[in-house]
Amino acid sequence: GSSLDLSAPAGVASAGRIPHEGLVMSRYAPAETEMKWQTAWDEAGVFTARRDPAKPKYYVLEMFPYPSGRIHMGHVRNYTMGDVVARYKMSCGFSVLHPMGWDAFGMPAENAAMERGGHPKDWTYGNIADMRGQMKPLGLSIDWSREFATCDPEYYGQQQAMFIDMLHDGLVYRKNAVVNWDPVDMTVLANEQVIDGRGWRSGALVERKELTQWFFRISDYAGELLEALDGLKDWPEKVRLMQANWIGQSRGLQFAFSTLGAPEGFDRIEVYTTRPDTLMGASFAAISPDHPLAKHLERHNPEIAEFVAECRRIGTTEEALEKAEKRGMDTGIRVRHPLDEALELPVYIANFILMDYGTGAIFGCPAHDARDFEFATKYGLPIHSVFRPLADDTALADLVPTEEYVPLKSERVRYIRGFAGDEVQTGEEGVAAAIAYCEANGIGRGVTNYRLRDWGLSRQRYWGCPIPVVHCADCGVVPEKKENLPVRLPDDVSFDQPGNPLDRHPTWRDCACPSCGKPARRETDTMDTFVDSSWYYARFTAPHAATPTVPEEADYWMNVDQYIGGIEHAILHLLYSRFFARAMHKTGHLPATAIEPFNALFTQGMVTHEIYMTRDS
Ligand code: HQ5
Ligand code: ZN
Repeated sequence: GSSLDLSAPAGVASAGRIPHEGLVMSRYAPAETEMKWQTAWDEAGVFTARRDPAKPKYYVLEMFPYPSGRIHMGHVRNYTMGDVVARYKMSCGFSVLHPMGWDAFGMPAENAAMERGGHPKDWTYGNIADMRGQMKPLGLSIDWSREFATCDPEYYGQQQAMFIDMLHDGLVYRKNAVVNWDPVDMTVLANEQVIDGRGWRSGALVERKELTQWFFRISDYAGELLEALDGLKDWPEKVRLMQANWIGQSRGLQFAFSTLGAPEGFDRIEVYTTRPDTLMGASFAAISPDHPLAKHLERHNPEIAEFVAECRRIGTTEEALEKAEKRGMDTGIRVRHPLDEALELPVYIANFILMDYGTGAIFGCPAHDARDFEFATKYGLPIHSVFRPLADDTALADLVPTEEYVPLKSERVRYIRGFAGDEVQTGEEGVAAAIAYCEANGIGRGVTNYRLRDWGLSRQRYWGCPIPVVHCADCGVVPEKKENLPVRLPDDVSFDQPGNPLDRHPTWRDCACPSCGKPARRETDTMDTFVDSSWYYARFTAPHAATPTVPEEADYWMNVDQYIGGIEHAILHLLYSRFFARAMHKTGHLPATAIEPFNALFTQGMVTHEIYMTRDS
């Protein structure tokens, strides 16, 4: 599975050199020996990858470094593993590709500019020179002729070309989204950059703000990305499981509550639930502060407006919502229980409900959900059990649907005979029975849902790949013409004020509309740096080409046979790359055989601590 495969290709005998007996090496003098051999290797170009259709190929890749300043021992460890594999495969007769480059865009370069002055570009290329200088003497078997940095306009220009192709094919789109906003640094923060509700840099309380942002349609591929995990036999089981959990497939019921006393246009509230088996235990309904109904109410009711504003002051992370005290406000609106017209439930606006999960509305079942229990206790709402767990020590509130339970034959479950009775059933059976019952009675329908959200790629930062679109008063959002790529970052920017330097540049934004030619404005957002690292492995197959990839090269070299890198990228980078390879295939930049770009993965762990040993151990 996850161990390195060091087998020879079929029909290729390994060279099998045996050290000369009796040969005694004099003391190893690295300065001399390394210099001698590294120069010889360089001159002979022994590590230059050559496409040779007569030979089997082998592509070994390690996760390319951020040019953060100096090489870390962890890098050396990571790149030595790739070196061993590459040399071994070379000795076995493979034509080997073993490249290296730099993941060069991102906040650290801007932070350095803000803290120490200077320009992100100088800082980055200076670090690259230093780190290359530290790496080369290691004598790694790298084809340095393929080196590039993602901040090279030749690289990010090709990325912009692909962005335009993906826009054309509907793989990327714009929408309003609620983001974490740092009011001091005046930027959007990723969830990981919000620590205890504050911006990691400024320490300011993070707010929720609605902005128009670009998104990749990764959620359209959720099912496929999940299913294809099964085929990744040479990936660690742990990474596949982490990705599966992240994608988070669930089976549930979608139904609508009909409302009583709601404003016009809000006759129904759509709900998605993974626990339809607990529907008869409902004692309240609740909507997200970002739900259209909440937004409508806030415009007409100052008390609600104040509460909703307070809710927005918590970030958007699941973690922040999890930690925050559960709070709600009764809207005065009521809904009818879908299984019993006579039952009415109050509708709350609740701070723990995310608008972009499910439908942004829930029913609360305090007896069988810990969070709903906390909420109901606080607001004095009734608690109705609809089943009893088999194990007596299981707290009702903690019961998860995979456990076995006995549905209660109470008054409240008389409507749902399909799944109420004395027989023991698993949660899964209960859910399936509830969906079947609701479908048969026209109450709702079974829906497969995913936790995976579309990938927001807009960053209000300077040091990233400019999003190659133009805003025209007449034509709207228009992609830049390909012949005008790359849309280059301007060099003359300042970092003495918070916010995005591209926004306050005197002229950079001004351009002609690619469609009508009238004066227009460039988009000033740049791309998440994970976009850069989602296709660099493909670019290494034709690193200097005038198109993102070249068919013969990609056909020959892809896929990466062995990928080696840190477990910290188990989810985001590795999932984004799997999506991006599919998107590149759809837009004609990779063959169908390359949609799973990494045949084998080895996660080597990460060096995180200095280690001390006692003298006599
Ligand atoms: C390690 C350390 C430091 C690093 N540029 C991204 C990156 O992680 C990779 C992209 C593909 C998204 C390992 C780390 C990773 C490699 C490069 N490393 N111990 N860059 N202290 O410079 O093991 O796990 O941080 O595989 O070096 O790391 S990086
Ligand atoms: Zn126009």
